[in-house]
Amino acid sequence: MSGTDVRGAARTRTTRETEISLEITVGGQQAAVVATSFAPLGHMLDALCLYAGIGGRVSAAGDVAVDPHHLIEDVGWVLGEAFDDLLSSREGIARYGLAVVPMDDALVRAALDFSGRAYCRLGGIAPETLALGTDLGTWREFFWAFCRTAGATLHLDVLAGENSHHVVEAMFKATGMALRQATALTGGGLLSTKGVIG
Ligand SMILES: [Mn+2]
Repeated sequence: MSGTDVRGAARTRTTRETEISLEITVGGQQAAVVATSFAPLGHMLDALCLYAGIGGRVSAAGDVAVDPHHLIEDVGWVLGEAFDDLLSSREGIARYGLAVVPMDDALVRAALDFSGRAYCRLGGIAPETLALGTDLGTWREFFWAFCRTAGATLHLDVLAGENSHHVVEAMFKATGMALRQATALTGGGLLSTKGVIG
C-alpha cells in the first residue's frame, strides 16, 4: 500500500444534542484514535476503524444521559459526510464491499455499495433487542445515518447470534471490512455502466 492511496477528510458538527469532530483517512496503516462519551460506541468505533483502515481521530460527546440515540446517530451522520468528501466522485474505487464476520455465536454479513443512493436494511434480528445499554434499532441508526450522508447502500444480515454484544460488534466489524474493500483504489475509472454514480 503506497502513501498515495491515503485519502482524508475532516468534519465538525455541533448541535444542542451532540458535538462531533473528526479528521479521518482511509488507505493508511493507523487505526483512528476514538474518544466518546458513550463507551460502548467507542468500543464499536474502535472495531470499525481497525477493520475499515480508518486512521486519524474521532471525538464525539453528547447528551447520553437522555439517550445514546442522538450520539450514535450523529457519529454515523458525520462519518458518512467525511466518506462522501474523501471519496469525491467515486472514481477509481472498488465501490462494493462484502464481508461475513463470525464472532463466537454471532455471524453477520455486510454488503455495501457506494451507490450514491442511501439505503440501509438490518435483517435477522428484532430492532427492540437490547444490546450495550440501548437496542438494535438504535445501533441501526448509526448505519442508516452513515448511508444517508455517504450516499451508500448497506444490507446487514444477522445470520446467527445469541449474545447481543457479539451481534453488534460483528455488525461493526463486517461493515468495517466491507468499507475497506469498497474504498480500495482499483487504478481504474468510475465503476458504473451508467457512467455516473448517484
Ligand atoms: Mn466487545
